[in-house]
Amino acid sequence: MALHLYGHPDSGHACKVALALRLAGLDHQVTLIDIWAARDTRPDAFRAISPLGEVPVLTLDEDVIFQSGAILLELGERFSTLGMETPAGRRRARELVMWEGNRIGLCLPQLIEAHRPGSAGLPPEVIGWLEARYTIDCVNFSRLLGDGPFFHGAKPGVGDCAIWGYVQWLDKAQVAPTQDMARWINAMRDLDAMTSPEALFV
Ligand SMILES: N[C@@H](CCC(=O)N[C@@H](CS)C(=O)NCC(=O)O)C(=O)O
Repeated sequence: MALHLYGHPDSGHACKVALALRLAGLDHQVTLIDIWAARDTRPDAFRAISPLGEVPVLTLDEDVIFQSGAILLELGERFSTLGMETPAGRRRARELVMWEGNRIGLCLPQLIEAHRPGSAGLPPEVIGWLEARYTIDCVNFSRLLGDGPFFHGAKPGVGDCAIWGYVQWLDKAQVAPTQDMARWINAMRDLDAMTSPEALFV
């Protein structure tokens, strides 16, 4: 099966998928889409298949999948990998992907963008709201991680890839990691498959 990922290293959503492909050892092609360029300058092949004009998009032969969480779940199910080998593992993956998308994957990208040099920023009350959400997310991060090195237990899975997407850039969001986050970030950075966002898209 031919897998082709369209993404960019500044997109945590795209990084989630690229990391999952590496962790699962799935051969794939990559096309870098410049997310900072005008949409009508992006390659025709990407514009033709991307339903919302956003990255990531993954093609599996003729199938086109968008939305990072949906792509992660598709990979886990189709290839029976990344913690999705059993019914309990598949349920866990869905729970973690939904939590990430609705919670920590909401506040962190907004904070990162607000603090990006050259960004229009956000009003202080919005920053305050996002940081307050992050405080709650930190508590729930620990609850979900438990004692395991990874969210799926002894080995990282789909949920770890989802959560990595933006937790890798806490410094850019100008928020501090908790002890549990620091422990998990170190475990993720130690993985053989781990590499820089830039190296994921060459
Ligand atoms: N909910 C989507 C978010 C996708 C998204 O926001 N992509 C951004 C990069 S992080 C993008 O393509 N931005 C460029 C644009 O919209 O032109 C997912 O999980 O994949």
